[in-house]
Amino acid sequence: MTTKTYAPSDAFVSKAHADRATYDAMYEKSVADPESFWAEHGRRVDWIKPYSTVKNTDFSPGKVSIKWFEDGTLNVAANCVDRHLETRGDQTAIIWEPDDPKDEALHISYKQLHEEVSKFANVLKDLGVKKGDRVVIYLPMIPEAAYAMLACARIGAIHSIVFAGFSADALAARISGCQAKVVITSDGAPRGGRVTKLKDNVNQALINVMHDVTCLCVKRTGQQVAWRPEGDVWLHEAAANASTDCPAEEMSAEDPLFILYTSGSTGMPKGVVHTTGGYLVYAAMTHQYTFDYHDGDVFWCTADVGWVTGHSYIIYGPLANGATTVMFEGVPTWPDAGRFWEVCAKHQVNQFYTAPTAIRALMAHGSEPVEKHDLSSLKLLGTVGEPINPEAWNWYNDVVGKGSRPIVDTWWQTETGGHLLTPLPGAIPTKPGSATLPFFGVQPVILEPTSGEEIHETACEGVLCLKDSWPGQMRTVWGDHERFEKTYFSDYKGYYFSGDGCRRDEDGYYWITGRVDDVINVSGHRMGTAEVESALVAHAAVAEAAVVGYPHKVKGQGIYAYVTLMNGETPSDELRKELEVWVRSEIGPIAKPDLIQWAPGLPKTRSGKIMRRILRKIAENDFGSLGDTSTLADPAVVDDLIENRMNRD
Ligand code: 6R9
Repeated sequence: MTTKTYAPSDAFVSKAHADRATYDAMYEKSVADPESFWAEHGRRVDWIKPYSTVKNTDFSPGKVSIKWFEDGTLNVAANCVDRHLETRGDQTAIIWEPDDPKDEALHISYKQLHEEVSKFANVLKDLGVKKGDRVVIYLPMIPEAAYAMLACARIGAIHSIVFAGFSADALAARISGCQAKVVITSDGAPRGGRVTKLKDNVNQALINVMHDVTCLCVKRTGQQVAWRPEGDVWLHEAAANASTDCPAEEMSAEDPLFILYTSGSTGMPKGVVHTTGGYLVYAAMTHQYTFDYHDGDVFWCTADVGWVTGHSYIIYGPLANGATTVMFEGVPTWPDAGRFWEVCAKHQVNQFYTAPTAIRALMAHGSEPVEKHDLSSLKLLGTVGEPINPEAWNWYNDVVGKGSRPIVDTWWQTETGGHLLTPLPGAIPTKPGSATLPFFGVQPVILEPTSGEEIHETACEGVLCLKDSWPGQMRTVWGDHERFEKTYFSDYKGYYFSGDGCRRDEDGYYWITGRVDDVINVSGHRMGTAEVESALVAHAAVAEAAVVGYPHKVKGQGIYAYVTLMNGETPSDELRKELEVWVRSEIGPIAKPDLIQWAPGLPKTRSGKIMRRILRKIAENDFGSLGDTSTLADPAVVDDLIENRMNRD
């Protein structure tokens, strides 16, 4: 197979932080002697008490433990804000672009950021929040989301952001899961011209939370909200007299910074825990090198802060580097499909980072909305979240990048804190669809899925694991270290297992082939099929449900649900609608099934296990190759499913 490669221009290379020789030398050092490599690069952030040990990590079964810079102390907010005051106090830290382009954008300087974060931190303290306490953040993409995160970091509280698109039930589970003392929300969340009633969702969530929770509410829209008789506080009232002086707490490198819930193949989403020192070093270093960020550049990551991408590449990485970072409240297609490009032109964005699903959605509108805007400020483009198909890559490259900007396809996960596989733009020629090579200190290996043997041939395919730790790695699952070991370190002993399949080509480039577990990737959002199934069976009419992914032109994967109804229930379009609404309210709009097929029965083995392989094939409209069905208890079930399949593309 020949794939075209795209090398960066000489002009780009000459200004880049790393050319090929630099990448090779640094990578070589980072894996030959991680201790001294990270001892040196750990100093890119300011430590209150410098570390004397660097790496103390163990992937062995039963005693998985990951610690970096463990005897050092620092504060993340001081690193992201205070340390820039002297050198760049008046520089814009955050450009906030509101949902409605008719409203004014905000330019928040580092000085202002310092005041806002300090005030916010004092408000949290007044509400009784102390070091180690958990605070849930359920906010739209407004500056207060950044203030809230940094305020928590400033006083040593652990934040857990819940994406504002999640339902009241999902929010309740996450508030209870970490026993949060405070939940921060807003009256409403404008997005794409529509408003979600966030405070109402919080009220509904708190009915199902057993412990006392204070709700701190930001006024964003000014709409009417229902106020609980006790425990509700307006931020603007609480902050009116709050001091702008709040000393930053001295945190140990291994104190938790945040929890972020993410889907796995089984059970409820797990609380991924990231800590203070290693995470910050890694987020900052990847931000600088992967995006070739230089002082004075304007960086825009279009993710939401509710996802890890927003944590690492809207807030912590860029601000630790003293960058100007864009925070966008809206959506790519409202008021029209030119919005991204309008914002790029308006704020003279230099690096633009988005998801393949957004690229595909915009590609469907053709090149005209792009060409209307002056994109000459762009120096680099990035993607994240799912494999990018070559068509979308080429459109991004040709139409947006005018064929002259490097594209960085960054593979990483909530669990990894920052990029693991990515081209460094001045060093690595790219191939459309490949995340190319490892970042410094990252040692990817491909294992034979069943034997777990490491494959040493360059060209091969298998499951993707990591041989050793990197500073941004998650440390544990909140409250359940056993689940951490079981999920990531038990299938392949001695390795971190990513859950992704991967091919390595003859040049040693990595190509992610997608999840090998029951996790699906819908518009770049991770979802456990088990979560959607349990939402479906919670409906009174549903006896059994099986959920799989299928190829979807815009979303990458769509959600395909096979539903067996209770005896006496009749399939109907109304019931189908009702189930869609039901899943939206149980999890959130992103989990709404795209296709629901009524299944009189599901294909099961004689021991009662649902054969998902078969369900996947039917959902993919690829039933010619169902493989061995002889172990099925009732092979006739399959014929019915094929006959009534919903996807005929
Ligand atoms: C950062 C983020 C992680 C999963 C991951 C993989 C998929 C992410 C990708 C990619 C191919 C890329 N993924 N980036 N697949 N190429 N560049 O997305 O974190 O939400 O935890 O999802 O997303 O399957 O395992 P998260």
